[in-house]
Amino acid sequence: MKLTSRSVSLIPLVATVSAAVLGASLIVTATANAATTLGAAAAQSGRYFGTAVAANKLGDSTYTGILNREFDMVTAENEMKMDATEPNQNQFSYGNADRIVNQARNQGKRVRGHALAWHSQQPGWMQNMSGTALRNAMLNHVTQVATYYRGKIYAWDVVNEAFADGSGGGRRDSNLQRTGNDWIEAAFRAARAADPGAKLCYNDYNTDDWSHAKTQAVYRMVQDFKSRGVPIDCVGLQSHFNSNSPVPSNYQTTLQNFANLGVDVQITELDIEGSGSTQAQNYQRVTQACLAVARCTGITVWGIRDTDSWRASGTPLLFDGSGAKKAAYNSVLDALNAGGPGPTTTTTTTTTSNGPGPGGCTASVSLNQWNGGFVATVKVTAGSSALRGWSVATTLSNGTVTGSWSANRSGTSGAITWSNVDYNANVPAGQSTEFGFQGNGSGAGLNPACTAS
Ligand code: G2I
Repeated sequence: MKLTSRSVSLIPLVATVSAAVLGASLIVTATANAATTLGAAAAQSGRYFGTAVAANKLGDSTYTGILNREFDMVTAENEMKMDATEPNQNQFSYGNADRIVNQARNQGKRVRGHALAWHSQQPGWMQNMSGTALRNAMLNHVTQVATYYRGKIYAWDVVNEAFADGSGGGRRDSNLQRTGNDWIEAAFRAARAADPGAKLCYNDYNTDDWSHAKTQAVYRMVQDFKSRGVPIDCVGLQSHFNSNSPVPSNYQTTLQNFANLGVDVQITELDIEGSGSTQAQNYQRVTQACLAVARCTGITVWGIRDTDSWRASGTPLLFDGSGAKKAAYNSVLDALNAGGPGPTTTTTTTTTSNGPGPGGCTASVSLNQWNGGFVATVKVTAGSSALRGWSVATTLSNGTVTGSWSANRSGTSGAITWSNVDYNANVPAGQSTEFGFQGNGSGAGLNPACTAS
């Protein structure tokens, strides 16, 4: 097994924090063995590694076994789209989406929501609508679905594929586009109002090559949104690659340029047709490009086994039809374990024992810091008694929170108190839950202190 200086093993260190050192704080710079799953390997640099999931495959034990073992982020492949969630106007249907969301969350995984507004996979009733009626129906859909899943979604693809292919660099014609050019920002504002805790992403394909007109057009929209305060937190690059659409040589430049606008970048639907070492090298390049960009926060592949893919004949995924790891899997895992010149990660553990029962709780923070910004992931671990609720005090002396997930917060700088949201209040004895936040400036010296309630 390979050793990396970037691997941080938290569990044994938390175990060394005994009752005798309550209130103590320690900075960890440990090395440990390389991670053996995609999710754990990505987590070493504060990133996630996800997959698209189909609800009708959750009963397949090979499929679910790989899902549970390897991935820590999940996207519903079709089940959260407009036709699935609102088959009749104002009648919402969440059965299959809930199956995916609940399976993921029961396994401690996060969920990317896909997608609130899109010209494709609209329900029949919407396809023939236009004008104000369509605009209102779209906004109602965004509001209802984002509200239903409030607090459960790490990031929403608020709008999907709204730009045209080709050299024109403009919007795609669609019934939604014909309601007015401001339909995208209207959707983002509705999504923010409905779920203020979710990151809001614009997601598209053929936006990987920096020189393409479509990439430039999306870039200009994000730049415009940032300059006018339209709520947008991330850009998703679907990254469906094959011989007609290879991984561009300037892919990392594209990721970096979007990130420089002040948004996270996520690789949201990765698949690369091919086989053997060529495919493995392409996957390695994509992974390394993300690792090299501090605000590239995670990678999602568009399916688990080749046979699960929408492009199955191109064998574009990391596992073969029998569920065996392919060369591409190993190249991704190795790249993730090798890390990149991205953020530096430090882990601080502070323990306090407070609240009812002898158990108390422990909070530790894993900090990805880069020049000008950071992502902090805080782990709350129950002591010898189960938690029914918790709060964590942090100090942010030289930074400002710009976004957070899976916790309520009292402010954005200085002394901040974080508390559980409804779904992560209960933590069994000895087990953990996580919340996180990102910010500008420095995240050093957070010194998390946990109080059980
Ligand atoms: O087309 C690949 C992806 C491009 N970006 C947006 C993604 O949402 C999109 O995903 C694909 C799914 O992987 C397919 O599974 O979206 C397709 C539809 O646009 C999905 O295909 C549909 C089939 O067209 C339907 O006939 C089928 O009923 O999948 C449905 C459910 O299996």
